[in-house]
Amino acid sequence: MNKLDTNYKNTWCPGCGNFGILAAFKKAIEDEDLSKIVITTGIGCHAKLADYINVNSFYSLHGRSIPAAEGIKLANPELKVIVFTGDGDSLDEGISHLIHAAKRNTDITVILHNNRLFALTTGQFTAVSPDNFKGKSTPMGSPESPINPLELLLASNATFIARSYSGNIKHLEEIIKRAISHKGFSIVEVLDPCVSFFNTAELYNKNTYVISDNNLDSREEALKKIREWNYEEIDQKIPLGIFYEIQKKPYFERALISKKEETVEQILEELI
Ligand SMILES: Cc1ncc(C[n+]2csc(CCOP(=O)(O)OP(=O)(O)O)c2C)c(N)n1
Ligand code: SF4
Repeated sequence: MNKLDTNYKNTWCPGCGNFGILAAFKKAIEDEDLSKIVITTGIGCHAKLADYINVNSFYSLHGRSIPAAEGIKLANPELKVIVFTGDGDSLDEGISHLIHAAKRNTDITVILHNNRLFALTTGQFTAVSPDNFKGKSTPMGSPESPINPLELLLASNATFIARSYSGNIKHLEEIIKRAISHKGFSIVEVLDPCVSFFNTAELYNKNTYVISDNNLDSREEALKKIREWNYEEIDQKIPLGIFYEIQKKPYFERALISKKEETVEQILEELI
């Protein structure tokens, strides 16, 4: 048994994209100091990841995976805090938390399992389901168009924005490593087929392609790449990679240290 494995019985459906995310994350952190890593989750199929990996974890409420992570990071800035969230969790229930964490540049990494529906409750549409999506709550088709979450995060001043695919584990591992080492708010959207209620694997296998890391500090370039795919099920190319990365002081340093002109160590001494 690997040091990151647990004894929990895995109840994800065979073929679920979440297996790829778990495998990539385990590889990405295998050389990290595990005592410094904490993960939080929302509620849903994605959240079971906390049961299947042997690291410090906090199962939050639905839509509250991000504020839980922000609290942990504020209480102990030495920790690396990583959020595993669903599109229902952070693009519907808790969308304001996602926007404000990006705006604050809180130093956390958000890994968004984007299966484009509420899966655990068996397939209701979310903010990123395609127009006319037929699911449990919309048998006649949803009369709404999807939002583009990465465009929303760019507008919210996120300092690291990337997309990967659960079916490309090597790529996802590399992107997660880069996101975790970024100082500030990082978002990794993971295209994540739900084989039981919205199987997008064939579409992603055919249409995704990996981009190179050019002009990462250009908002215009980032927007262009982000808008290449509009989350509809039509035959559009879907870029994977890092779309945007800039350096900016994270929330903790701006809110506390810069005002008091103290070092992180002095601030921690006072707090703990
Ligand atoms: C406040 C609240 N509202 C609704 C629910 C019911 N609920 C549990 S899991 C879930 C779906 C989660 O969807 P998502 O976050 O996309 O995760 P997935 O299951 O797709 O991984 C819902 C609506 C809940 N537990 N709490
Ligand atoms: S319902 Fe969908 S997201 Fe949930 S475990 Fe099954 S395939 Fe995965």
